Amino acid sequence: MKEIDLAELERDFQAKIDADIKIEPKDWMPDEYRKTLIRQISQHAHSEVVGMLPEGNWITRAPSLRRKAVLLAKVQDEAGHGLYLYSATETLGADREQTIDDLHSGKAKYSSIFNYPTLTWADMGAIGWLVDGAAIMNQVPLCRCSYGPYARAMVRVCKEESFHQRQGFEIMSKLANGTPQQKEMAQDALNRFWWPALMMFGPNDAESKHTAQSMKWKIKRHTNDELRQQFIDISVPQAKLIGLSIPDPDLKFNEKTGHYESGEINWDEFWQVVEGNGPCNKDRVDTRRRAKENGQWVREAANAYAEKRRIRKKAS
Ligand code: BYC
Repeated sequence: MKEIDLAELERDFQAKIDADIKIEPKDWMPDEYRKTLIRQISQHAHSEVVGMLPEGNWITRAPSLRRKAVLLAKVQDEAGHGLYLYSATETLGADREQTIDDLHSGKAKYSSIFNYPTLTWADMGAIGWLVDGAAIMNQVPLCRCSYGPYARAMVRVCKEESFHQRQGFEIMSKLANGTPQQKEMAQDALNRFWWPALMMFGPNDAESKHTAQSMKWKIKRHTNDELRQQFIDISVPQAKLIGLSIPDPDLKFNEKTGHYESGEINWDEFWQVVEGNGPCNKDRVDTRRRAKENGQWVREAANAYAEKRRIRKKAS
């Protein structure tokens, strides 16, 4: 393609974005836009699927039948989110199997939060309240993402995440108002999940290499720090409401700005976890890899059955 044509295509593309017109799979888009979306959406899909593991560990140990049914439904929802998102990457020309293989080889990233262990039942509360809460904060603006299939997938995902967040907060509030041991368990879960939940929003704005371009393309609508701040401002009063303390001695409310000011995040820990050295990275990826290997015969049987039906249909 002549350089002049490319410049014109790029101008038209950016004009559409500026006018809030969605980009659809068959529309022309710059290679870098496509690559950025495949990167972000596939990481997001992996996060949903790996995110099933820490909670899946507690399905057999839920304290009542009601809690078990709710947790089971929640974990199943996360699998559904993974499926919509893998499908969205396919609309951009990505190969689903290759994407999944990249997760299994350790090449692809997924959210750092899922590399922390779930040690007690209260962790189910902390994950629903904080992890799904952070996910909503990050994903509601993605419903207005410039790429149509991703934006539309996010609408349903956010509705489900909102239910997940409430079930987590309900678990936490019940424990926090229960026996002293239950309250201690809830506080301990908050202590362990607070900082990793803040890290979910990604590196601070000065260190975020993709934010500026992603905002120009309206893939992202807010910076990492903006969303993190919104999350802190909403979550601190919620913790107070149920009588738990945020594990940050430097946290204070700034009357002038109307925002909470947080202590320093341990970025060294964040990068260690992102680079594969968190407490559960190896276990999470090994578990996903084993699941694929163990499910091989099911996929083969399903494909053979589909093939048999196809041949029968052709013959009749
Ligand atoms: N963990 O330039 P930046 C869920 C990477 S699922 C690991 O700011 P960007 C749920 C980043 O990928 C929650 N890596 O990047 C599921 C980049 O590396 P590469 C998942 C992280 O893309 C089950 C580098 O750091 N949500 O909620 O502009 C149960 C530089 O970062 C992390 C999504 O995926 C991290 N926390 O912004 C319950 C939402 N943060 O790719 C709940 C969609 C950053 O250059 N994703 N990195 O090698 C996004 O909104 C954006 O991708 C991010 C990062 C805000 C995460």
